Amino acid sequence: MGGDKEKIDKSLDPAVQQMIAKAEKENVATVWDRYEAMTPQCGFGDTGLCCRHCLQGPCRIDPFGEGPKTGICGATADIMVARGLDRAIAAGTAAHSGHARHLAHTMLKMAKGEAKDYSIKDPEKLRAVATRMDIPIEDRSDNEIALDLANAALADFHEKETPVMWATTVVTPGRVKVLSDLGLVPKGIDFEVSEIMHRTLYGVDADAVNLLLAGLRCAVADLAGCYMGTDLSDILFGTPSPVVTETNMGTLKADAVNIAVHGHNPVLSEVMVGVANEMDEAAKAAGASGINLVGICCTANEVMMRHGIPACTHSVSQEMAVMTGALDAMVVDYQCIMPALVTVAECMGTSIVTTMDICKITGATHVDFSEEAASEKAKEAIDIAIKNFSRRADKPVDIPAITTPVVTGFSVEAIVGALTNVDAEDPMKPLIDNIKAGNIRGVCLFAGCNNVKVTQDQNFVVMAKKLLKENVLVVATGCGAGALMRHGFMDPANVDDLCGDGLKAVLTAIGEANNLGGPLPPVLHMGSCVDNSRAVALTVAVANYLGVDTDKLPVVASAAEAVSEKAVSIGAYAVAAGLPTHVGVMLPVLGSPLVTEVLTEKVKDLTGGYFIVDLDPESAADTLLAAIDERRAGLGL
Ligand code: NFS
Ligand code: SF4
Repeated sequence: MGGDKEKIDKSLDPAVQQMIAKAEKENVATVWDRYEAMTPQCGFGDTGLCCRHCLQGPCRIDPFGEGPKTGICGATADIMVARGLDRAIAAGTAAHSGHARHLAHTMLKMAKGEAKDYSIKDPEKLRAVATRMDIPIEDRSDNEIALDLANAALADFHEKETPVMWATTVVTPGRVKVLSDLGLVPKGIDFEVSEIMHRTLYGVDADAVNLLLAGLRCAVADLAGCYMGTDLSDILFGTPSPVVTETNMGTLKADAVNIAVHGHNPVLSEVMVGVANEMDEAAKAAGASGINLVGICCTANEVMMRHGIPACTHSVSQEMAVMTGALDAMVVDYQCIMPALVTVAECMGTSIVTTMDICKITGATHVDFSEEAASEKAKEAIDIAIKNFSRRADKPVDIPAITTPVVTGFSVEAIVGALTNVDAEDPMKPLIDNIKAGNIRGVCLFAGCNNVKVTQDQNFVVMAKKLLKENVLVVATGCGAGALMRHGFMDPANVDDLCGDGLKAVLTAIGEANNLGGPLPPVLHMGSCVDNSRAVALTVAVANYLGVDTDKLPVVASAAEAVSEKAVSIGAYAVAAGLPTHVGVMLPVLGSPLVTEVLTEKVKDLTGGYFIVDLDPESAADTLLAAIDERRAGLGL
């Protein structure tokens, strides 16, 4: 299996190919089948030229033909496209910051003694973040500081006298000025989301540029939400440090109770990790070898970064994990969870367990998770899996025998820690020196999802290969990290094959200084999608060291196979931060030449960043390299 052209067109991952073949044989519809049934997709929607923002609609504008040039209210193509993009940014912002707000509530409950399953795992980071937020730390207990920090986090959501602290304190001083001058400093995270909903309402903002600027401000609020999510997670669950593990479906075990945690927020998955350990005996009593916990999507990134829990699969192939028939339960929280899972799970005898009030799925079993009863609820979910195991115990399973080694856990703290072993006095110096010397030509962040419109992983793999050979330091988050890890990019053994000589030397020197017995992996895994904040933090640290703003650095980003509106909002904040930002699928903006021009060119004069939309990974990599070189030249390198 795996040689079939059609399956290769769907996914580059041989494990996924095997499961697609199984699904075909067993007549189980997958995301690829549903995509095919959906094509050709609507050209109006594809170009952003349909509007349902009022009950006179739907309206659509024909970009080519003789049809109407405006909606019924007179909204032009420019207005429709800009409004649509803004709403996507607002949705992404709401999701990331909803995740962060959830963590703030968890921290608040913990500090008040109402959530006994949680504690402060990284008091040092608690103090560092509190200091950044102007919260006193001298002679105060962890709990006192955490209480203030949780309240400061919640305060960032609404409009108040000070702007969003998690935005203004995490970028360079120069960037604060740029954003202030452009009116792009968010007043409150929820405020910005709400304002986007207001101004995109029927008959409000009808100026495309004004709309796009508001979208950028909302995107800066998204950065704040992501950054807050990472900060609070690290404080509550520990800041990641390097750990060795593995990925892909071969990490499922036929004789174990297999449980996948899927979704995003470590509020749930962290407790699952702890309780799963405690319930190993119960699993053995049911005839299993134990409990085998794996992750899917960003939750996989969270528990992999902190505990080395293997990642099963990511994004577009989530159904394929169920297709193995080996999953006893998939326990989900929210975001990126395909409703179709329930249908596939029914065929395969897997229990889909939802846990969050905002994310129930018809046909799934709901366990009402709360921080107050976290371990009890986790136990309930794991019990469901153990019971399921007893039922499926003699049924055959199809686990693709494919695993790939992964070295993960590269938080900024871990990277600085590793650099400290190279230069204890001045840890950033070796990194900067190597950038100056050209051993590191630039940095590229790969982020975002796998999109059914792209052969799974192909854009990531093609682009990362090219950039690594050109000595670009590659960091990755989200399902982009998932793609790269499943193809060996986080296995230090592949440094020789994948990296250019300069980069190879740097990765080896850092590895040796840290007694790793080899180099760092070719691609550094920085975590989940909210952890794009870590990439921002690294970029800001480099910029501050050099005394320049982030838009001057040879740093670029790519969401090569983006899906979610969250990827749109992240892309927009990367642009607001001054980065050339590639998107490898079509954004629904082509219906407006004006909006397209603003996003890909004009915005450069404002923030220094801009979008590059290119569906061809080869030329996209070339464009990113050119952007890196342009910036090197600008720095006189
Ligand atoms: Ni990011 Fe994570 Fe994956 Fe895409 Fe979804 S899991 S938050 S949106 S699909 S990368
Ligand atoms: Fe049509 Fe205007 Fe209503 Fe949109 S807001 S549906 S363009 S009338």
